[in-house]
Amino acid sequence: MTEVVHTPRVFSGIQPSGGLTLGNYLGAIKRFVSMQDSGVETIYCMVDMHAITVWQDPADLRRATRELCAGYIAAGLDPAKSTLFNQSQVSAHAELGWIFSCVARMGWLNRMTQFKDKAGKNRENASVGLFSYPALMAADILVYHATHVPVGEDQKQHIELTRDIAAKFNHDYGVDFFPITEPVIEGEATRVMSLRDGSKKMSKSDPSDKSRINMTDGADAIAQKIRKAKSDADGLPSDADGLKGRTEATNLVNIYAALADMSVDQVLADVGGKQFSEFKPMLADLAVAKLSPISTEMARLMQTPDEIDKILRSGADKARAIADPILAQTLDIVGMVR
Ligand code: AQP
Repeated sequence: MTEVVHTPRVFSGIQPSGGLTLGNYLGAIKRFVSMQDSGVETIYCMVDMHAITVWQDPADLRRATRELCAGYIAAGLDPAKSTLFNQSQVSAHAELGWIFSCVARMGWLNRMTQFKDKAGKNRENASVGLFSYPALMAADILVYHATHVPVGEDQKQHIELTRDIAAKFNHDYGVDFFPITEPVIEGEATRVMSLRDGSKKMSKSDPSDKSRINMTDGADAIAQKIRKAKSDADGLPSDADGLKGRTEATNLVNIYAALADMSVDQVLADVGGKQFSEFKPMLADLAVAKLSPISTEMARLMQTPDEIDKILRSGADKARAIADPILAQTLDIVGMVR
């Protein structure tokens, strides 16, 4: 079989399951912007169908979807350059998601750590969608034949599953149709941790607001959360080796490096020897300087929700133009009469 070479195309998405966090920004959105600006075709989604795998109040979901779109644009995504839309407006995601849930194996999904984390002890009560989420995520990516997916570290396992689904589909049907997608996990903060517990990922849905920096937080809230962030009693080391085993210290230095577009070693060359009482105000000033323009622009965009809805509708039209023919070819391969 001759191998098909797929044109580079980037897809990624974020759930409107709450407000954006600094983790989403550094782990995902900042990368989305740099990939857009590198000139490759970019498609970025607000994955509202993933959000409802756990309960979402409808009014909150609508608002969070628009706010996420505002966050994308405020952080530098341009609807004229990137396709921006919400998942539920492009039904090909759900249709291919069903086909992939027939390709993925129970054993594969049983190994997904995100399901275990999110379902917790009460698995019997988790939605079926929360379990089968990675099959839909594979469809989100592969319905565009996307070759690269910028994500945070926590999504690596789901991208590996996407690769497994593509490979099994191609093998089972004897085709070379779906690309084997590459995850793009880059930067100094691919896994931003909770400010209150260095062993937990910073997350939109953490019950403690103090655990995260929200992209809508004002300067005072950001400064206060960083001042109260967990650190340790030692000073900052002058190289990365000195951070070994110090999860909270590592997290704060990583955040500084990612916000400043510096490497961890460059940061430590500047701040090595300082105490956290000196470093935290530096980090707070940097965070406010980088995040305030984004939150101000988000608030401005949120004043005209109709404009946001227009952007989403036109993005969905562009997305459908790519996804529908790929879905149609998939249905032909599978043997569905059309
Ligand atoms: N703490 C993080 N550090 C780095 N990257 C992160 N991402 C999320 N948290 C961090 C990246 O953001 C993208 C979107 O994630 P998502 O909204 O689809 O789901 P998630 O990973 O489950 O994010 P949250 O914030 O933890 O949401 P909830 O609380 O609703 O589950 C992904 O690329 C992710 O890697």
